[in-house]
Amino acid sequence: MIWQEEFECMSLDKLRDLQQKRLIELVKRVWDKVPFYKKLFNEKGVSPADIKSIDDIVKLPFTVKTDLRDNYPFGLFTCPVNEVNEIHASSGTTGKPTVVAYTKNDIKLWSVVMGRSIAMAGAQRGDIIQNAYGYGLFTGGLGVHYGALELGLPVLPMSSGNTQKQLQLMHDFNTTIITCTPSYALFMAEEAMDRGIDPRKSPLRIGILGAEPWSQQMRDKIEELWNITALDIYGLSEIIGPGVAQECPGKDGLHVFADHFYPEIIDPRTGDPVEEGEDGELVFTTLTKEALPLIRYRTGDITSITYDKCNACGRTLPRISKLKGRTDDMLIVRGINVFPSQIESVLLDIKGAQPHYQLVIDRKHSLDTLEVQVEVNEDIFSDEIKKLEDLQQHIQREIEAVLSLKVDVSLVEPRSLSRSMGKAKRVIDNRNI
Ligand code: DLL
Repeated sequence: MIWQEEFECMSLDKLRDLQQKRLIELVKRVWDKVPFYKKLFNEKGVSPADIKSIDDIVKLPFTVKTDLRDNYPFGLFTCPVNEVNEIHASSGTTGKPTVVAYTKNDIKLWSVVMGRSIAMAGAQRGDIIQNAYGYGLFTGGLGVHYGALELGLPVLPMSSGNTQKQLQLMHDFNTTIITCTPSYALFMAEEAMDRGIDPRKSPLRIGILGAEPWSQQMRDKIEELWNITALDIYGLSEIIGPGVAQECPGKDGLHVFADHFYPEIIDPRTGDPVEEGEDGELVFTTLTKEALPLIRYRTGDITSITYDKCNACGRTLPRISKLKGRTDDMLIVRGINVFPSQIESVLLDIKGAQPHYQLVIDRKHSLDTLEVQVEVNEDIFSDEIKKLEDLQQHIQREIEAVLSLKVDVSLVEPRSLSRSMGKAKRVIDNRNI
């Protein structure tokens, strides 16, 4: 179902006109209301008068996560804190949390874009949504919740965790749509099987999965285990939360709600735009958000973009490819760029290996080492040593071929690596650099 056809299927010319109008207003607004922006624009030598068309956006400065931290907690708001409606915060690994805020209109906008996402994934009247994203300061839980309310679909505010209850209510209430991280979807399937429940027989038909990178192979696995269509949802708190981009059942990229969030792809080293279809860092300008608009915000996420109309659903909204990883979780091991997702793809193609893995990086005698710990399934684990050795070497060869890097593969017992109910943590970097 195309829920807001007028916006989701508008011609690219019309979309540009709308983006242009919104950008010009936005630039004036932040200049007037947020001292940080006036200073930043002045440093770059631009003012609202320079922004006459959407193409002028490249004249504007970028913003980054540290700008939010430096102005902690409310310095980037366009209004006093008592005029906002809701505040979220993400706990970063270092320093202060990143604070984001919503006015009443922003909550409406969030509800609408999330409504579009859920509809795009194929939700229909009669569906029941089991929302297993975390409720709280994380934007996943409430974002999906608002979208369900906007569409008028019943939602179970489960939050993440409590897997036994998730499985029980899924069965008893006949929930048809699950929303959670892909790693939690996988974990729930394992738990079901442990309890003698066949996840394929569950009433679920759609998964709206995101908040972390996941490979095509991981999708295949989740779809097979649950017998569902698993679709990718992307977003980040700074821009709005979930509901920035969503896959349709055509699974050929995520449609960006570009009438509200203007996307650019840049070369992360130079900041220059890259060609359509080329990988680079995703940058967003929030065209309509009130409390905390962001100009040319560097997400750190790596993807490419296409402006071709989607053959599967007919939407004209630009599409980004499945996210590749982040500029900052790209590992550099002995000078070679490594994305955890590359290793995940290899593992999922090998019979016996599980998509549960952890990367441990160390530095021994000034040389980086990369250990890949991989879980194997029960059958393999209780097999003869020779078979285990063969599998270990097979995995090692495959990973080395993909990365062009020497790695050490260790096979570990089923269920020995820690599981996450939210975002999975795949990398342990013991180098002190
Ligand atoms: O993760 C919002 C969200 C909630 C998205 C639920 C989808 C579903 P943050 O906690 O601010 O917000 O984390 C944002 O997570 O910059 C990406 O690096 C990563 N991320 C989010 N969705 C995807 C995805 C939420 N589908 C950061 N694929 C982003 C890959 C994703 N990475």
